[in-house]
Amino acid sequence: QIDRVNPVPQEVNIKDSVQLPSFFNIQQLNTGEATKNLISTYFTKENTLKKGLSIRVGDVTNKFKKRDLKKVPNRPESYYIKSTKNHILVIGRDAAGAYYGTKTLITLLSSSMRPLGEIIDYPDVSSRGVVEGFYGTPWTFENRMRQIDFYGANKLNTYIYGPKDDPYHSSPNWRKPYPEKEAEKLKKLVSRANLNHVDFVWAIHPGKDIKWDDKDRDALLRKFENMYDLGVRSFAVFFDDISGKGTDPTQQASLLNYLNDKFVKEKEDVRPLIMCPTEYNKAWSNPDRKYLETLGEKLDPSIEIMWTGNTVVADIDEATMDWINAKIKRKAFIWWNYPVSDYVRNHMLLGPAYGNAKTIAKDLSGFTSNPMEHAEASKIGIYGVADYTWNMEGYHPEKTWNKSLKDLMPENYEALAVFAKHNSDLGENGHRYRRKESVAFAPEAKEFLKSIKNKQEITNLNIIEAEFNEMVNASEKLLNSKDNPFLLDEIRPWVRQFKHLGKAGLSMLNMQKALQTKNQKEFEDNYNSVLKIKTEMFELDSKENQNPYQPGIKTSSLVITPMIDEAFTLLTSAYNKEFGESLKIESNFNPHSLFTNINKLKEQPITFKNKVLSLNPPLEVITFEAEDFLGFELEEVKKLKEVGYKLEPSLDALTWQLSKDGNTWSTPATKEANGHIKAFPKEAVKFIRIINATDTKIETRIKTLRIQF
Ligand code: LTM
Repeated sequence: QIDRVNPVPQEVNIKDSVQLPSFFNIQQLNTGEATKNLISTYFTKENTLKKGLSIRVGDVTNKFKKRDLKKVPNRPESYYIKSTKNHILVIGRDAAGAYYGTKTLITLLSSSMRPLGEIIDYPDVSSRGVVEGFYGTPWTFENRMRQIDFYGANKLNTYIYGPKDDPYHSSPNWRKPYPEKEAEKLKKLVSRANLNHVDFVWAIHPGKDIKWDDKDRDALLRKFENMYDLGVRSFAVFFDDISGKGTDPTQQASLLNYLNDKFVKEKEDVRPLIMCPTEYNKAWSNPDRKYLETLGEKLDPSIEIMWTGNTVVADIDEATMDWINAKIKRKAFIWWNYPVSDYVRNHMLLGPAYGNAKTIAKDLSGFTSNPMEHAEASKIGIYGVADYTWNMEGYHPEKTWNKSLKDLMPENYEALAVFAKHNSDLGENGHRYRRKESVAFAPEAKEFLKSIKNKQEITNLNIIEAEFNEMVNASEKLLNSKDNPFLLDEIRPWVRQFKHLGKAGLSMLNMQKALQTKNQKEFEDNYNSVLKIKTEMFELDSKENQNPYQPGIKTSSLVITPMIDEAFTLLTSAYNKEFGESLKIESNFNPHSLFTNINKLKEQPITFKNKVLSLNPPLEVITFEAEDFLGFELEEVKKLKEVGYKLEPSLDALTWQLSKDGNTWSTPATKEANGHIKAFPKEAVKFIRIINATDTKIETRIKTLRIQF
């Protein structure tokens, strides 16, 4: 059972085990409501009796033997468990420690045998958890209740509430109190968090339209008071992804210091403030502006400052921590942008949580993960973060990943593992952040393609076939599983797509076999079957998950999809050549490219679908300095039907330009329709762009940039 404890305890000394008794005699000393509640989930009327095995749960202020008390680490949230033949002790350093010790004990007792020995345990990082800070559909109340229980179960102690698309968190409504119904739900979330020893941190995002005057300062204070009345005792102020006046570090620091003096200190039961700066990653920090240094100097030292790393989406290492800590004169509070998928919404990120250094615990004040809008599916990554932040040295991403799958889907975890190992990478994205995918299969896929290309015997055909069969079988299992309906509801379209892909793979293999045996009918039947499956996949991609950013359902996009596409092309060409046929070789290839001089956008993906070429809109504010441009370079000079862009706030500050050769540009007449600035070029062109033709910089969000052929 010790292997099932998550996070992995720091020190385990178990020598033996004995049969689990039928009855326990549990005595809880003054360790609070949360532990009492936790105890009642395992110790019921049915298994408690005066004569049962004695268990005492308490903290270091209770009466325990000196030699036992000495074993409790002198650090917050730590605990000590001693399990002997005749009794069990759980001693926490504090209420949280007693709670976590009880949690570990209950996991240990969930088996027919009971271990004998000792556990000494404590977390490496003091604030561990999740920042619900993504763009897109915020989690539902039910999602959040389940999340908070999950945090308690995995010893995470922090949930920062900051969904970008909650209007009462951000502009325009941050000044207003929540409507009654919403407020009631938040109140329930706070109580649930208290029962799980989770800090419910309510964050506000006022920077888009804040005025640095007394009126807005009082509005913010009033909002904090409202939230305090709902039970909130931890607060954060986010200044990320804004432009204009709100980005001033002196004003930000002065506002936060004011809140610290007039609210946090006066209330006495409110925990230290957390802030997310505007320059929240190294790539975006402007050394001339001295933004971070200003915060470092002016912000009260008790206020935590969040940091995403060297870039927006980055893994954290020692150099990152050294750089930022020196600037802000405190230990940064990490906002890890994983497994968030708001910039790759057509992907599921279900792989292990890896990449952060194991030596940085001493350098940070907190570590939170920004998840996907799919709450249940995010638990795979969050489970890893729980283990990493508790016991960094002992963290093994793959091992913990396996445990997380068993925890999420105890019955069908093997099927989930097949699906998850092939659905972990993000695909091409503007942040250039990638994850490993299909790790064990990748060399087999490479070998297989090499053999086809070189017309050699394929030696690993059985392995490839077994993998595709496994994909189909695992998908069927998952689609019929009753194991975790919440998870299945989120991943279902991706599982259906994955099943299609497995089947496409099997038909592609049949094409290969038919080519070997020179069976033309068999080849063409399977060729048509691949095309039919591809059409079904296209339909799923065009119907499900139709968000305006990265619509659709992509699966296994790093290894398996490209492998099947390439093999299909190679086999069809070989067949055409050998039999003098002209079967069409389908290709999803986009021959056009992005055309920009803006560094932040150089890797921004574009999509070409149904004769529309569009930019996958970035979520962040983009600065167009004078002469900065963004557009497309077409494969060749082409006639266009329409071009259009939309900015937020709605602006026509950028100018459309067209060119045949990239040297001589013309400016077409434009029309405005629902905030879209459209043009209808009369002449065929190769380059199309929007440009800042003024001499002042323009800061804006790009909602759409598209051309229609
Ligand atoms: O990362 C931060 C501090 N802010 C935003 C997040 O809201 C968003 O979820 C991530 C990922 O797209 N990027 C951000 O810039």
